[in-house]
Amino acid sequence: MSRSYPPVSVFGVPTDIGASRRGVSMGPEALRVAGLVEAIADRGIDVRDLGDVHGPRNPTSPPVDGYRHLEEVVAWNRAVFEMSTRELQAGRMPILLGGDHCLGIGSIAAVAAHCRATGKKLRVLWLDAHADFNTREITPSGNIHGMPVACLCGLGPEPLTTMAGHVPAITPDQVRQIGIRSVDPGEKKLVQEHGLDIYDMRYIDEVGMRRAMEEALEGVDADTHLHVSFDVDMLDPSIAPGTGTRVPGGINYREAQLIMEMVADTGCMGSLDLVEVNPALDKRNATARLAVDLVESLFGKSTLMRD
Ligand code: 4U7
Ligand code: MN
Ligand code: MN
Ligand code: MN
Repeated sequence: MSRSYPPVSVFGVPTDIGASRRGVSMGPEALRVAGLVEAIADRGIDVRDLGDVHGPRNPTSPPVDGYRHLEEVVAWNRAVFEMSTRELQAGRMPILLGGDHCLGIGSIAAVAAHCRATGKKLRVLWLDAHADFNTREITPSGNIHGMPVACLCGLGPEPLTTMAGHVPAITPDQVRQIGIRSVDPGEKKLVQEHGLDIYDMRYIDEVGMRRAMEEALEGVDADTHLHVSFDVDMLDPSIAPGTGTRVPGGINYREAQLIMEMVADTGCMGSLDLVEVNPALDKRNATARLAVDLVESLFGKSTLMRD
């Protein structure tokens, strides 16, 4: 199978503003040190590293009205929105190196606005241990990295729900979540009310990753922009220790490879977030190196002789 990919723009977003545990601000450099840009270039793809976007420092303050660091989260996401929008408009594929998962708000808002302008369909593949569908009323932590999917679906503070220029930026039927195994009690109710399509670990155990992915990708065609939002805590902590919100019983190496290979097979990936890598908790950069390995598969490097 030979595929062609659009040119790629990688940018770092060095902040841990949406989390309470510090350290994912070092994620972009860890991913670069692990060879992310070279790995993409080695696939024969035109790739540019645009460096990092900038934003406010982390004040490490407690939540106010249910949100920790809302003002700073908005500032970082505006910077992400601008960078992603610019690259999409230039016909390039933005790859966001996080940073925590609150940054998915700016990144996916940009993709949603771009799809609306170009008439493309949008499918969001949310790879995560968590549903990230909390709101200020139900959040156990106040951490906004637990809220991005809700914000994108119109539930959240005004500056975060309106970023795409239309509210909601996306609807739940555009989202498929894979690897989920930690959903808070209030969040569970909300997810059910909004009909989110969740392929949780129980489902993956029972039907297998191949079928889960076939279902999650159903309807994806040449007119679809596929956005992959990859929170490395989807992976089992035994292979990906370098992240702050580890949950046992995660996706194993082969399952993760299959996810990426099946995404590559669609030829539709238009943008990617790589988030929640925390070098302060990692073992010799293993999590960043694994993420790079998986990105190679996202760009068509198969473990078999198919590429
Ligand atoms: B991540 C949590 F309570 N649900 O809201 C919360 F368990 O982006 C965790 O998926 C959120 O890593 C994890 O704080 C956010 C918690
Ligand atoms: Mn997440
Ligand atoms: Mn997570
Ligand atoms: Mn996390």
